[in-house]
Amino acid sequence: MITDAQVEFYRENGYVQVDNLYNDTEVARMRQVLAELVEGARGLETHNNIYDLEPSHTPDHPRVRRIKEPFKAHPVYRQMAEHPRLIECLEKLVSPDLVLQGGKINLKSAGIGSPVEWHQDWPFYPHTNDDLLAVGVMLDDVTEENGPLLVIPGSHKGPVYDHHIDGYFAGAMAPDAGEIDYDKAVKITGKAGSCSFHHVRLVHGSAQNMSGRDRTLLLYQVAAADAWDLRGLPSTWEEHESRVIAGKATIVPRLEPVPVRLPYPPARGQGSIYENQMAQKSRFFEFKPEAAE
Ligand SMILES: O=C(O)CCC(=O)C(=O)O
Repeated sequence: MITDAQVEFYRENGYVQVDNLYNDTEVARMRQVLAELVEGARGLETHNNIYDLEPSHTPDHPRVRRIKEPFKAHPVYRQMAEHPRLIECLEKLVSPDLVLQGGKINLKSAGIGSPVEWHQDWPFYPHTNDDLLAVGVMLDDVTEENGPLLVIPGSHKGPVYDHHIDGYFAGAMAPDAGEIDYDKAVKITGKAGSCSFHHVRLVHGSAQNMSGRDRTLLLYQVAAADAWDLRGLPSTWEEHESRVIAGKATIVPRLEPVPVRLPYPPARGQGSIYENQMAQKSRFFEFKPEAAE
């Protein structure tokens, strides 16, 4: 499924794409469950532990920006995280022993879907080593127009950048800091069912979706089982083990000399990345919260 050349490309560039990893039936099932989940946001006044809502959401017109930890919301997303074709890729890119560290579905709906400012995932959840990545499962066709994931090739080999604003973690890099040449950004596009894999230290972001077509991206955060979260231990061993999607858990963390910055003190408006990034003074991506219907 994934070739040695693709694995080599990932090591060099910090991202890689595998087309048609999920078939049409699998994509249709994930989309159907998502439609049911979105309908569940009807009547909601504000964000909760499952839903992050677009600024233009109202209880009568649900507009979901993100489903948090979808594998807790419906078993199909856990099943798809353990899909043999996905595991085969992850074993080659990360490790034979794999933990599902987190995940989300970013809906980026047509005409409104919020941008995500440039960031690395690493400062959100630094671990004892950096053998972690995020899988982006395209649940819609992703084009240049509907807010594709943008990545800066090779940036996973660079430093861990400052993601703080006024001394608080904000989950975004200052776009005018001159640290990155954003003209080098690559757009990850593909057919529904295709997947991208991006390293936890890769700089990435995405623009608002001003097109007429949705861009739904299911993201799985996957860690080598010997990468332990520096922010704290899981509440129980059983909870930790329940997140193993291949191989086995270990109580022996692998310590690597990786650069680390902790996400403390936490963002003042604690919430999703979208809420945290609102603290940013200058934005890279234009954002019209009340954009066209
Ligand atoms: O949905 C996107 O385009 C960006 C996803 C992302 O980087 C995130 O949610 O952390």
